[in-house]
Amino acid sequence: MAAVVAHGDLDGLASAAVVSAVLRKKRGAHPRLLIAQPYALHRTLLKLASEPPELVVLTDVGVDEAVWPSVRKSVEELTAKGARILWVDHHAQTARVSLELAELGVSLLYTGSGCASTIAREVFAPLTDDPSFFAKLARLGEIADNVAGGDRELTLLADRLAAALSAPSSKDEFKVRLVKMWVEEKKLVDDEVAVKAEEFEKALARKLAEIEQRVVFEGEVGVVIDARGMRLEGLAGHIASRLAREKGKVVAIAFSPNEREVVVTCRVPPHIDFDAASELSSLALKLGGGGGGLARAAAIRVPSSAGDELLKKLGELLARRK
Ligand SMILES: [Mn+2]
Repeated sequence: MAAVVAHGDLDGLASAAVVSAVLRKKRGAHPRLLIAQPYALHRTLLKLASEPPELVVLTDVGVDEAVWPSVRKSVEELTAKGARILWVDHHAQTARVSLELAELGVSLLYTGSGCASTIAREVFAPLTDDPSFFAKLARLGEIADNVAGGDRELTLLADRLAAALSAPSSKDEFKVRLVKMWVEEKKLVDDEVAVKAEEFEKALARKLAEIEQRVVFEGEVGVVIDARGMRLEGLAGHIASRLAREKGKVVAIAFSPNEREVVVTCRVPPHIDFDAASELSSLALKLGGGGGGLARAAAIRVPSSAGDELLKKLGELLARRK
C-alpha cells in the first residue's frame, strides 16, 4: 500500500495527482490520499501509523519549524514500522532540515526555483499513463503558485480550480475526489468546481469589503490589518493576495483561528523586495511562535497574548521600508 500526503492547494493537489498516477500505474491501486497543513503535519502522519503504508510521498507540505520536533517523531514512528518516505517540496524550511531527513532515511526532492508541481511535471508526468495530461495538470499547479505563466486557457483553468479549492465549503473530501477525477477520468474540471469557484468569488468580495475597516497601519510599502475576531473562513491568504495586487503593497493580515493563537499571513507584490518568510519568522520566533513559507507568501503564528506586540512590530518593520 502507498499513501500520498498533500498540501490542499492547487500545487499540492496537482503534484499529488501526478505522483498518484505513477503509483497507480506501477502498483495497480490508487494510493490513499491525505490532505495536510504544515503546522499539523505530525498529526496527519500519525493517522498513517496504525496501518503504515510501504511508501509515503509528501507533496508541497513544507516544514513548519514550530512543530518540526513533533513531525520528526511522527516520521521516526512511520519509518520504524517499515514505511519509506519521499518528500517532494519547494519550501526552504524543508531543505534546511535535509541533513536530518537524510539521517531519518527520508528522501527529499527539492527545488528552490519552481514548486512541487514543477518537480511533478519534470520528474513524474513522463512516468504516467498520460504524460501530456499530467504535464498540463502540473502546469496548472505551477501557474497557481506563480512560478510559471500560461496561455489564456491555462490561466483561466488554474484560477478557476484555485478558487474552487478555496471556497469556504471546500473540505478535504472534495479535494480527494478532485484528485481521483484527475487521475482516473483525466478530466480537469466539473460542475462542482464551477459552483465552488463562484461561491469563493462571492465570499471573497464580502470579506474584502469588511476588512477595509480593519487597517491598523498603512505606509509607503506595506499595510497591516487586524482581523482578529473576524471570521475569515479560510480566505485570509486570498484576501491578502488580492489586496497586495490591488494596493501594490506588502499586505499582512492578523487573525485568530482559535483562542490560543494569532496567525499573520503575508503577501508581497512582485515589484517589492521583501522576504516575508525570513522577516516574519524571525519576528514570530522572538514572540514564542513560528512559521515561514515563501519570500512572497508567508504565514506565522504566535500565542494570542503576543498578538498586540506582533501587530506593533509588523507596523514598525514595514514603516522602516522605503
Ligand atoms: Mn506550493
